Amino acid sequence: MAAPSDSNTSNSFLHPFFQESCYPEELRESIISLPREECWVAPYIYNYKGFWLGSIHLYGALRSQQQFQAQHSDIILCSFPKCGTTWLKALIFAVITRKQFLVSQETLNPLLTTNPQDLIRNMELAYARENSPDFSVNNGLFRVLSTHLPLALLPKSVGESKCKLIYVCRSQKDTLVSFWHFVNKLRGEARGLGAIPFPHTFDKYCRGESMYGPFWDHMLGYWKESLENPGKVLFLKYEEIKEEPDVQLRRIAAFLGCPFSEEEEEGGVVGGISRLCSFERLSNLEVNKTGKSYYSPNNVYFRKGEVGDWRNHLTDEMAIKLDQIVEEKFKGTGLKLC
Ligand code: PAP
Repeated sequence: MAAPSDSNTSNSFLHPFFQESCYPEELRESIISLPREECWVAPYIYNYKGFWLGSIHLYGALRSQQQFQAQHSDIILCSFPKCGTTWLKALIFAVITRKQFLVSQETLNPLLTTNPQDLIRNMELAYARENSPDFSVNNGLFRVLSTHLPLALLPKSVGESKCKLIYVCRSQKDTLVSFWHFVNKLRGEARGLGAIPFPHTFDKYCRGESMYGPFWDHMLGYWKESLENPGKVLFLKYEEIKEEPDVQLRRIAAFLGCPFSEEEEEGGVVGGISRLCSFERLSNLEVNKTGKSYYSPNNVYFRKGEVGDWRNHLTDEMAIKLDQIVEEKFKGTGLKLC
């Protein structure tokens, strides 16, 4: 399967492959025959092996499964959308490149001039666009990529190699609110479309019919793997990073086999990375305020960065319903959302 070429793309924030008429010939029949639901930024999301994927994500997932060859030293950041991907990209980048970009010389750090989403690329979107995407970071010193794919849909080589996965999850009430704002921003900026009413988004989310959903199966897949194979999957929570960024940074560094040395601890490297990657610092950078990446303006990845914003959007009834879903789905698994 060839990726849609760049000549097939437009200046729009949304890839034309979101349109059914642009599906590649070899996939059109198989995609169109899948169960589908309306999507807010694309014509449809499709149910593929139990998960809801937009056409471009599905296409990229199938190509990733065919072509991606994991290497033992790969680092893969996995997440359900809006759970803290951008933040974790920044943290991982800063941790692994800290010997090249000393926090004491912060001004040289690429995080100040490049959106974290561009420093660490999303696998399925990269494969949807390119035949042989490059996931090297910092001139090939590392290979790091991200994915929103559930564990069950990852390329086989990921499980066969010794590559490491870092998963981040977040309270579903805040994730839903973040997702709703994100979708409406994309609809408005890219397509001039009106906002989706929140109750409509809520209902579909609760049914699991949102991008990469259902969220419960997504989270449980990685959660179970992290319990069975803790050297392979590190399971993080957005709220815990927010509360104690330094503690979680030490976990990340140790998991990746590059723990902070005593000298680094004494030199304030951990706190330096936390500050560099903080919402306040990153969201106020020019590149993240006015820059654009291939798929969207960079500022769509920075909204409030807070815990508990759901209180401004969910009614008591909605909050109870979502809590009940989480409780029921996660019962007996040991996984608790904040
Ligand atoms: P993605 O799944 O599309 O890649 P992702 O980065 O996971 O997006 O989610 C964006 C959320 O992370 C936004 O949350 P909010 O809508 O509730 O505000 C965004 O503000 C938040 N975010 C981005 N960067 C940071 C950061 N450095 N610290 C804390 N939160 C952040």
